[in-house]
Amino acid sequence: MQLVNLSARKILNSRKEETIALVAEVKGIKNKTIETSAPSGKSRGGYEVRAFSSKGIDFSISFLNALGRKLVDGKINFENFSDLEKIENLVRKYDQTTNLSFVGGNTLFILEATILKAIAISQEKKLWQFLLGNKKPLLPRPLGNCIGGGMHIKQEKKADFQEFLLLPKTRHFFDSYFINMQAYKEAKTLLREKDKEWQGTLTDENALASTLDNESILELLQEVREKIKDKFGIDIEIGIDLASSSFWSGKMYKYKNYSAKRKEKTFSKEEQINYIADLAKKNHISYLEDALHEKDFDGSFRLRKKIPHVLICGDDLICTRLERLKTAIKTRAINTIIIKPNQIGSLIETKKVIELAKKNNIMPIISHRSGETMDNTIAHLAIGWQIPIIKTGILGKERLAKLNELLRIERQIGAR
Ligand code: 2PG
Ligand code: MG
Repeated sequence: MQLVNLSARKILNSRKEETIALVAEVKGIKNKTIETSAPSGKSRGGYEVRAFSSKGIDFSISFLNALGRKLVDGKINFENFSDLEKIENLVRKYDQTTNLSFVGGNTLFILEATILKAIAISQEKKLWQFLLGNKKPLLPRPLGNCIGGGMHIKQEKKADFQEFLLLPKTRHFFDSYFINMQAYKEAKTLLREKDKEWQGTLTDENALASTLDNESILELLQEVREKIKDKFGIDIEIGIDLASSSFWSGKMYKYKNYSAKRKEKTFSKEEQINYIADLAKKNHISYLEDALHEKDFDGSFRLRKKIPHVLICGDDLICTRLERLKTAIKTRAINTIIIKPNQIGSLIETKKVIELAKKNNIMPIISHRSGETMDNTIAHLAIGWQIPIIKTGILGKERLAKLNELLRIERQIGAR
């Protein structure tokens, strides 16, 4: 496969921040353009690479356009996944920093994703088919953000935890998608009743931005769960992304909306572990993401030991970095890992992280970012790389762009 055009332009993401869309055309294939655009995080992990060049987003765009001309004029050939090495070698000539500060992680991510899509098209395949080869396609389970707080909403009174998540226990993707939407509706109705201060605001990911404290939200979700079970006979697992680095002071966890009776509360590491373990037991929680701050492998391990049946997931803790995953394996800190390709930029490293995680019985979950675009690359990566869960929102056109693509694939492969 050879490219005949590769050009970048600026667009706005769901938070109205500037980001980049990259468009490609493939030699011999007329009237088909391929496009990838980059998402952006708000509660970004400290170990993530830089999103765009330290010289600004315009520099990243100029870099992509210049590199695009080089690839087109040089008639560089791409046929396999490993041909992405050619791109990484080229980019590394200009950027030897460990956090990709010269070009930006998003720049590398959209470049590699676009090239993979172009190879797939040249072989008359979809991206997921190209990545999956002859293996059996399986749809991921959708982990949906229903109620949120933390850094994803500006309002004064909000939950300390960033996301309260739903994971329906169903066999088919469509059923889970449907159940998440029904549960969201139930949660909205219950919030209107119980959260008198809630003005109907939503978080960056279109979750309900309740003003209630963490425990009251978890109680409300138990009610949602029972209602859904009664109506549809389907159980929902409940999860939380605490994003706890956002309320870790460097010494203590500082809650501003701890309980209905008591707003402020400060916890040491020890107290946080005990509190979260009790909360999980009391509320039948199946999934906890970043329950301890992003440097605390040991705390995560100790929490895991207390509640071994719960998925203990590292997002900011790992930042899709191979080195940090190796540390997590040594310290037995997690049994689940969030995969966000733009945390690291390189799809080669992303794939290695997924493979190493699976080899060590750590379940990968591919995830959107809070600032999203209409791009659906992660839906394809989920199937192509056999990732069992995808984390997105439940509503909003940018979240639905991923979910609806999975529905299309589910129909296409006849899984439904
Ligand atoms: C997270 C993500 C996505 P952000 O913490 O898991 O939900 O948030 O993209 O802001 O880092
Ligand atoms: Mg997270």
